[in-house]
Amino acid sequence: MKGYFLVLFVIGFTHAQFKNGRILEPPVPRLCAQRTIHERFTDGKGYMFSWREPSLKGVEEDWLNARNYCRQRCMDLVSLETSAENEWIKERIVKDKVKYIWTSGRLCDFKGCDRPDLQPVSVNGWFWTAELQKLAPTTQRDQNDWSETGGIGKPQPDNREAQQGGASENCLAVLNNFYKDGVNWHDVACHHVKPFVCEENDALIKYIKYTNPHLQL
Ligand SMILES: [Ca+2]
Ligand SMILES: [Ca+2]
Repeated sequence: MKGYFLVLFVIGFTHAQFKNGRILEPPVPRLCAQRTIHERFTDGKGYMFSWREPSLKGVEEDWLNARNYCRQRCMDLVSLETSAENEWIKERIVKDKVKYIWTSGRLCDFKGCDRPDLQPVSVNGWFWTAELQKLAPTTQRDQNDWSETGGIGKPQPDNREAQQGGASENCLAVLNNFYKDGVNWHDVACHHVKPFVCEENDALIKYIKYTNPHLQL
């Protein structure tokens, strides 16, 4: 892992479309106030590690359910915008012997993704959904942490499952040496279930504070 990940600019859409009528959940004031923080990063942001939470012991969720669990609590799936945060999260995955986690990373594959600067989407279409920030192009290998290998021996992202007749690999997971490749980023189909890490979300906290001025957050 080298240097900081480029934050190019904010993606200009906010509403992803999900299959089967599933939606992105809004924050719930009571759950925001009761949110669990297991550890704080150097910038003061709080994180919740699903495997350390007694009520989530052994629970694995698909990407959208994991995101919604976090969002209802004024958090969102973790976004690894800097190498410092990426390494900090990876240390905890290794220390706690967790096989893999979901992050908020996603390939732009819905309405609004035909923007010229996102083309080709497989290279320029990855973004942190929690922060609506683009990742560096997948070809800039020193600006990201994609694994150099995977299930078919190809550098990530490889969209392997779709190549083999399955679902597209549109979500970003951190895998703990799953392919004897160290702890790195992989594109994985979003319907897979995994443990997850929530990160406090400034925008959601601000919104709940504004709409519930007397709530202790
Ligand atoms: Ca972050
Ligand atoms: Ca893959």
